[in-house]
Amino acid sequence: LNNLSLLSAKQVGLAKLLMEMGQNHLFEHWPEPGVDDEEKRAFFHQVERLDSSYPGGLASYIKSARELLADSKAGKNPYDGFTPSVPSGEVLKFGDDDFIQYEEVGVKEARKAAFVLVAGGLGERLGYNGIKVALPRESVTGTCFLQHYIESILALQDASCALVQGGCQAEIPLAIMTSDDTHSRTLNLLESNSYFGMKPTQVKLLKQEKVACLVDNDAHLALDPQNKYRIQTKPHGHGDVHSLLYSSGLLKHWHDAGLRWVLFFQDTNGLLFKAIPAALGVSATKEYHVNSLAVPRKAKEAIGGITKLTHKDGRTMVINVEYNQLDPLLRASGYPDGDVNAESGYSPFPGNINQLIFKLGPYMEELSKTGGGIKEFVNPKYKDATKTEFKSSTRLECMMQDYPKTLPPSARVGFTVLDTWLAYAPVKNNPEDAAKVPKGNPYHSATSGEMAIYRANSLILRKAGVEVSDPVMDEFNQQEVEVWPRIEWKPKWAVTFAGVKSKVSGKNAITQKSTLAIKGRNIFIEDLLLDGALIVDAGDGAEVSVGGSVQNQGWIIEKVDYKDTSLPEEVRIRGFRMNKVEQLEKTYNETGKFSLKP
Ligand code: UGB
Repeated sequence: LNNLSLLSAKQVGLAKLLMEMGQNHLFEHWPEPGVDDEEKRAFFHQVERLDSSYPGGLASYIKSARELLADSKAGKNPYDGFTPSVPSGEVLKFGDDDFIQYEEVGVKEARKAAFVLVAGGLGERLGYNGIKVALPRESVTGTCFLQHYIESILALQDASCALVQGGCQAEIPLAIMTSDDTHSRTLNLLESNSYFGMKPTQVKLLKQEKVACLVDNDAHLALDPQNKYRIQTKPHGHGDVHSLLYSSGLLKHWHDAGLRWVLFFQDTNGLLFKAIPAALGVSATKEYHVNSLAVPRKAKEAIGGITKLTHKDGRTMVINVEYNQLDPLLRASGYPDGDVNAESGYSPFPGNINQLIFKLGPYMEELSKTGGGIKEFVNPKYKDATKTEFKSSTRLECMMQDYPKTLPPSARVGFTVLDTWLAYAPVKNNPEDAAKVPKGNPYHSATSGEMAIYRANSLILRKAGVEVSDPVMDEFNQQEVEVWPRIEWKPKWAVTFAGVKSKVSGKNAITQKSTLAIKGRNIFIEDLLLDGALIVDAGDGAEVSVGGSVQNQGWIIEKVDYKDTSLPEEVRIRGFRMNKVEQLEKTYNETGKFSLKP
């Protein structure tokens, strides 16, 4: 108590609050004033931060923790009273008429959208030491995830504004949630690359704070084992994004600016933007307050399952059930085999890819009631069956997709299932773990993530009438994958299937050994036979027609071993690199019409 004189009035209030909540152990060991005063002040600065960054403050955190820890000790099932069943939602097939129509609506709506990237997680599972958004998405252009996301948003912005008579000035905002682990490196990546062409004012970084760790069922806060003047903290999960959008005032700002949609996405899904226009079109057409993007899910795949839950009292909700909870829930409710594939070869529950589209008005209204706090959970690892002691400290966690859990039944919550090859290829697993994935389940590795991009682009061009050779099977880092021609285009070339079709005409063919990179906006592929590598770039003022027969030795995929530490990590984790043997490379910077027809 003698130490209170070191603190500000606000900090004294917090000290009293902590004492009232049985947290004396945090400072009862403190020496008299005069010793370690700076450390004591630093401790209370941290307490202030922990208090202000949590909806309802530390008192509310400790109270929730006690409740959740008691439920966990009692073995209470969060899904008690609920029966799962397979929900119905919009199922789209790439290239079908309704897909094309939804894309058209989606592009129109895009100028009324804001994007939110959750990028506070470190790629621990991936075994990559950098921030995941800095990882190259593919090796043909070497573009990193963040650059690709920004270029995709800018391309959508242009395409959307082009639909307004006389054009428009819309600037689609991008918010990026970072954490202490990723913040400075994300900012640095943006600043050293001129924000990849976005206006710096268009991008807002929101840093999430970690939450206090808990040592026991009474929710005593944990002191850092290395520093007795610090509370130990751990990440709270991607669910923080809601309270940050609310408390930063960003949501209100977007609302006041007349925006209609908020689109949330994760750090390393290289395909996602191929699915966004159609999914946004579904949201707008069906007036969904919440639209979760999903793909067919393989049983036991590490993605949540979208499930309809019906409570004994009649309540129903359509919600993500996390992958580790789906199996026990099913076993407990009349599905004795748990999480297994149906006859189709897939789980009957669509897989949540955690791309969420919210209607801004109802979202804002809900957050003004909740402050953005959403349902949390706790996952303590107990020492023994008495469940009285933990193996290590735990903390509360939350997930952004749990937002609908507190919505009233009148809320319009839906989902949209898209082809996996089009929409989902995250980079999450390191080579060793990926190689252990059960056969037939996706690897979710840097290898599969890159190969999925070439496959998607090949399949899209095929659908647009281009004769693209079949893939070959090959193995990298002990993962067997399809290797399609290495085709990649910049988002500004086309953001929709209609956009692709408008740029491709005549009779075109691309052989398996080929690499094609289209980097400019107005590049038209007309009667092209490609058997090798072709890289074409053009400024916005140039209109280039590309055709004829392009033949060269091309770029060869060279295998590398992930254990070879002489190579950069981003190469090792994918298990290959491009050996650029020979290519035709042309850049058109002047304004005018050009023809590239060897
Ligand atoms: N993230 C943060 O920004 N902050 C955090 O504190 C934690 C994470 P993971 P996870 O789509 O494949 C999710 O670790 O949590 C960011 C869904 O819950 O990659 O295992 C992080 O940077 C699951 O239902 O994924 O599983 C990253 O961008 C399923 O949909 C994002 O949050 C699965 O993703 C996700 O973090 C999937």
